[in-house]
Amino acid sequence: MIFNKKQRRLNRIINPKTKRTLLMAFDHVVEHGPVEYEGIDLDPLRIARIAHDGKVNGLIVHSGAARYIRKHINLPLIIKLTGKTSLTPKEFQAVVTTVKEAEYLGATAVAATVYVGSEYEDRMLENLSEIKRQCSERKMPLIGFMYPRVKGKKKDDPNVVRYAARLGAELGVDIVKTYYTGSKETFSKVVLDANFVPVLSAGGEMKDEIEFFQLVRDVMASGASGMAVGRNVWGKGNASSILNEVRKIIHGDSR
Ligand code: FBP
Repeated sequence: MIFNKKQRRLNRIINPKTKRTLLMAFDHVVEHGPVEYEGIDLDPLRIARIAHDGKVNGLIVHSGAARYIRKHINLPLIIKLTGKTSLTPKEFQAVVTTVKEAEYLGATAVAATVYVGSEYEDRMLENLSEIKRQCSERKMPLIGFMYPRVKGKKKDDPNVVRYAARLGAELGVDIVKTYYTGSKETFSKVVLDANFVPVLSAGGEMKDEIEFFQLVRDVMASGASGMAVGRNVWGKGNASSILNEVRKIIHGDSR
C-alpha cells in the first residue's frame, strides 16, 4: 500500500494495524508553571529519555523543548501550537507556534487546545480553522485537545466531554484528546460519539499506581485508541516502570 505523507506521519504516532497509541504529554509547565511541579525534575531531556526508553508513539511538547530535545534524542515529537499560562484566569489558548515552524523542528504531528464552552470558544475555533488550513498544506496530522470549560459544569462532566470530543471529530482534527469522564461506561459514550476519529484520554491528576493502571485498563475497555499520559508518569520517581506497564496495557506486545 502506498501511503501519503500525512498517513505516513500518522502511522508513526498511532499503530496502523491495531489503531492504538501511547503518547506522553509534557506541555504542563507552560500551562501551570514550574512551582506547581516543585520537586520534580522538569528538564525536557529527562522526560524525553523516559518517553524514548518507554517506546511511546510520540511526545507532546512546545517548540522550545522540541528544539532542545531533537539535538539529543530521536523520537516522534508532537508540537503543541497553542498555549496559555495560569497567571491569568482567561480561558483562552493563543496560537504560539505555526505549523511551518513545527515542521521545521521535525514535528511528526501538531496539537492544539480548544476550550469548548469557554467565553473565548469562537476565537479558538477560528484559530483551529487556520491551523487546519496550515496542516493540510503541509500534510501534518492534528491532535485536538478538546477540553470543556463550561460555567457550572466540571471539566470532566460526561455530557460536555461527549460534546467536546464530537466537536473535534466534526471539525476535522485527526485525533481527539480529551478528559477521562471517570468511568468506562461514560467514556465509551465519548468514544462512540466521535467514532470516526481515534479518541485518546488524558491521564489526569496524580493518583496512586494501582488506581492509575485501572484507569488505563478502563480507558482501553471503553474502546478508546489510547492515552496521552503526563503527570502520572513523569511526575513519579519510578516513571519508567509505570510507563512500561501502561504500554503493556495499551499495546500488549504489538507496538
Ligand atoms: P495529564 O495526562 O498529566 O493529565 O496531562 C494532560 C494535559 O492535558 C496536559 O497536556 C496539559 O498540560 C494539562 O493536562 C492541562 O490540564 P488542565 O486542562 O486540567 O489544566
